[in-house]
Amino acid sequence: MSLSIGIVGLPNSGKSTLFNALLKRQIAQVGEYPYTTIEPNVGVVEVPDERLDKISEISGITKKVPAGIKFIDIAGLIKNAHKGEGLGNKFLGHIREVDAIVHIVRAFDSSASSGQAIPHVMSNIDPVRDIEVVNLELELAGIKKPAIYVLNVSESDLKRDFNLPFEYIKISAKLEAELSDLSEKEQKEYLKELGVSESALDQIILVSYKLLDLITLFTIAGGRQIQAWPIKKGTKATGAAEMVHTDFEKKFIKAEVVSFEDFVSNNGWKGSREKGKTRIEGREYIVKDGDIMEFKI
Ligand SMILES: Nc1nc2c(ncn2[C@@H]2O[C@H](COP(=O)(O)OP(=O)(O)OP(=O)(O)O)[C@@H](O)[C@H]2O)c(=O)[nH]1
Ligand SMILES: [Mg+2]
Repeated sequence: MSLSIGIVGLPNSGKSTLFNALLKRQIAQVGEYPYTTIEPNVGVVEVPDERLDKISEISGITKKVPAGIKFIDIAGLIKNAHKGEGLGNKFLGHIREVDAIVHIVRAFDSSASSGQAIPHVMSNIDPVRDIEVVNLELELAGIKKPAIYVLNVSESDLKRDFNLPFEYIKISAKLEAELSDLSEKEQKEYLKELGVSESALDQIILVSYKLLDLITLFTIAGGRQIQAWPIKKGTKATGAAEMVHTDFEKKFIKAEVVSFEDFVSNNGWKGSREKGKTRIEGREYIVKDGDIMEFKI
């Protein structure tokens, strides 16, 4: 899987913190000083999908392999990065290699009064200005990518309305990174107490998935494991087969397909076949989101 999402923003905006929260473990070094990150950190993040659990429940196969997308934690950009300022050329080069951008903007204040002071390279908190600074650098470097904005706020500001002139996902990256030690259930309960109903991390992952133009195909390999595969919209059956196994593209004969909805309402493969809800498709078939496929080779 080669598609990737880059985490981009000013130094000290919380990029590595968000990356760690996404990966649910500490991989990237986080520091209160700018340029903690020089070499990009790379990790594959699991894509949450309740359909995987449903298919597992119906088929009785407990081993589940979720789809993954690659996130890359990139060093911070500063004004005049395109002229090489602050190793800008090197870092812009890393951004060139990704397919879409999660642009993180700092809204958390952290002066010495609230514990450890975390300097802001532009000296004060101003999300709109910060976005413009980074976007201008991207533009001057000729980088155009699908992007989403993530506003990194203090824990106490999670319910605050920031009234910004762009769409964004609000998160407290530090809190989410700290919560990653807890079980998923405990995390949800804790966030609920803070008034956060939907996991911002899940939202970021799902929106990123859309930015990459990915849909999900499921396979139930030999009755052993259920796997969700990320594939580009418009992929043919043979392309999907090749992803499952490199040999499968050549050896492909046909595929048996059932939609997730039919699979559920007919209680699995057997019921779906009996009701005539499974189809045989050929090499040129365009895979749809939620297709459950079995490749015949
Ligand atoms: N209070 C608070 N601090 C945060 C939050 N997110 C990150 N920080 C802190 O901000 C500092 C910078 O975080 P990093 O994740 O290293 O930031 P970065 O964008 O990766 O920084 P560079 O790699 O240096 O560009 C660290 O001290 C973090 O603990 C937040 O939501 N609230
Ligand atoms: Mg970093």
